[in-house]
Amino acid sequence: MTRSPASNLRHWMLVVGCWMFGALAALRADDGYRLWLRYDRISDESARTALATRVQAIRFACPNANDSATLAAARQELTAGLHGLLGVVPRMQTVAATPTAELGDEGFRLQHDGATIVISARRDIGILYGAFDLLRRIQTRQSLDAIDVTSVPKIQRRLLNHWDNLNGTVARGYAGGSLWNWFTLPDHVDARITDYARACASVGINGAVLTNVNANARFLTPQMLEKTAALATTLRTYGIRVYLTARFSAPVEIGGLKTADPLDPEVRAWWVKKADEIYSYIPDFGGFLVKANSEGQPGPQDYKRTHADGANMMADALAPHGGIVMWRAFVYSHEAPDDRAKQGHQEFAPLDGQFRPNVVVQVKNGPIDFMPREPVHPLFGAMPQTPLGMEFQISQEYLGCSTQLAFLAPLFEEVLETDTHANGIGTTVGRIIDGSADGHTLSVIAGVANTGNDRNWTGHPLAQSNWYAFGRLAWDHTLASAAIADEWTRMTFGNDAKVVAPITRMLLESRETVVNYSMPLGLHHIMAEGHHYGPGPWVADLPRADWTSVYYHRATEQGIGFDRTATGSNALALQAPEFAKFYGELATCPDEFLLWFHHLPWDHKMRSGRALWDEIALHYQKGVDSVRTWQKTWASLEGSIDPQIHAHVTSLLCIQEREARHWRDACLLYFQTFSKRPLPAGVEPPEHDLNYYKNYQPAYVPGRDGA
Ligand code: GCW
Repeated sequence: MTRSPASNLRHWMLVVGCWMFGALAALRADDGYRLWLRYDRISDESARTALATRVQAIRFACPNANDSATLAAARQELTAGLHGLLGVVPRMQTVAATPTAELGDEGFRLQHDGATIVISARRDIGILYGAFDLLRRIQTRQSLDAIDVTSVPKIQRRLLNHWDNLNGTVARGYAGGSLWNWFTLPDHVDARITDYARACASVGINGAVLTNVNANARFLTPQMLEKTAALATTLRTYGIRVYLTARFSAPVEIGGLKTADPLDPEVRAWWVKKADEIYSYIPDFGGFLVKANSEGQPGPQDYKRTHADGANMMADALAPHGGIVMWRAFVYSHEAPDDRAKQGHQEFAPLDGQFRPNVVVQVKNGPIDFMPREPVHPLFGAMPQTPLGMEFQISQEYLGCSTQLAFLAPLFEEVLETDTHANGIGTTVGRIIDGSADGHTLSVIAGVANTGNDRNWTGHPLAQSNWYAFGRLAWDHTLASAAIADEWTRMTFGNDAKVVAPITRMLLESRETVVNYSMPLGLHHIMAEGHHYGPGPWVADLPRADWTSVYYHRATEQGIGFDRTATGSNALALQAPEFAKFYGELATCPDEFLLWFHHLPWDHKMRSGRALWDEIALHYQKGVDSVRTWQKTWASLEGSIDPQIHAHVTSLLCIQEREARHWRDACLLYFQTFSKRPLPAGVEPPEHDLNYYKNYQPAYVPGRDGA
């Protein structure tokens, strides 16, 4: 058949079009949506075959062999994962068996029986966790030949705290808007919620507080509870319970009462009824997270009652349903002129023993506020009769928001393994929060989520590692951050050593790098006011002294730093004597915490032999230098990493290098007005004068609190 010239042209256009479409699809960039759950085919054939021979079949062994949505999810994940990675579709069966009690409600055991992998658990969620564990092993190319592992979480409630507002914004959120589509709920549950749940379950996160701690009482109305219940249904399949923040004044705002006094019988009855109502919508509702009498939020002290009165009132309402109250210790009084680092302790330590058994006091890792480095909060070890929950911040409010690489596992690890010496040697923060130090069964660890509706979930593609790391440490707080970095990198970018080694190196250096170029040697809270992005060591005139920077760095012509020893605020006296001695004496206090605990002259001789001023300056420079090294490292990975992600990180590293210089120059120029010393050799001169930095305003920083 001969074609007319026109149809010939059409034919060729179609052929070329198809070819181009195919080529483009093959080249189509990865946008990071799949997170670390990428199940791309293992290209190394011998590795693939070795793994595939071990997973010809999968057996789930659990007491109740009836099918459930959770078991179906496990099957679905394994089917997609094993087919993707290995090209196999194993036979799967569920058999009735009763694994040992040590596995608890969520643990699992992974073994092999010839070519069959056996996942045993006492509940279906353990099977799902086991399925994800198996996939992780395959993704990271671990041999399954002699596999026999048992894994049980050390902490009972492993939660993300979403600071999401009803209007779709996220407080201190840098990855787009809220994931919760309140407008179209309950009719439409976004498919993305299932992927969120898969990601959480893959690292063992089992709860989500959906709403901002600066709470909106409307979330407790039937209209919103119906929407929340729809989310809860999707999350439940993946073992995730829903929690809400409770606004203390809700009885007045949505209940029509005249007071929210926690000892008022009508108020108490209102909360009891409210709890009953919530559980009628969400039978496995986890409980409330409460920010009270903190930064303007209402609370029991408005009625001259204590935090224990407030927490217990809510706890009593939730107790019949098995719910808990997580009452935040992030409290610092409006009037107290005392060191803010002491105030949480002053408010809460005297209340030890007064809380109901279903109350957890949730404490931020450090006594100020999620700084790049803080010593551990003095409440850890000071309330043995009360379960203390950990609150980390995964979103990087003070570590460059989502524009800068700061892998947080080293920060989490540093905190969790710090010995408080509360009951003698070995009372680490990890053991306090997992309950083992003081014999508590209720235990909580929370991370303020860095997720949003950006296509890649976390804004910075490499910030996905922080969601991952939080979950892994929440499951087992003794894991090493290097191991977590290695796992995440392999799962996300593949197992090529030429990619894994440089990326893990960057990850592991990154938190210290941010410390170096922003708040080195124990400096803290010297960021820009309000949005908290970038430097602001000059911030002085605010309604409260402890919101300013000068309050914290205390720079004068004589020296710099906050004296928290006996000659200063004596905050160290709140801690165990061994702890206080270690940080309180210059001979032992690590350089990393020096200016947190000590005020020192500019010429103070450091361990390095240099004067303090020179040391500060060189730390700032070192931070800048590290980012420049990463830029080179990252450039060398071009072609080995998906082009879209590669390009995205390249531009973010460019921002980070600029921000690191900005921090260095602004802080050194400002502190130089006190030290009156020249920059030491090796430190680049600043680009602009101090006024430039003082007047600089970033165009728009997201995440300011919303409604
Ligand atoms: O880190 C600070 C933030 C506030 C936040 C507060 C808190 C949600 O700047 O935005 O409020 O802590 O933890 O309550």
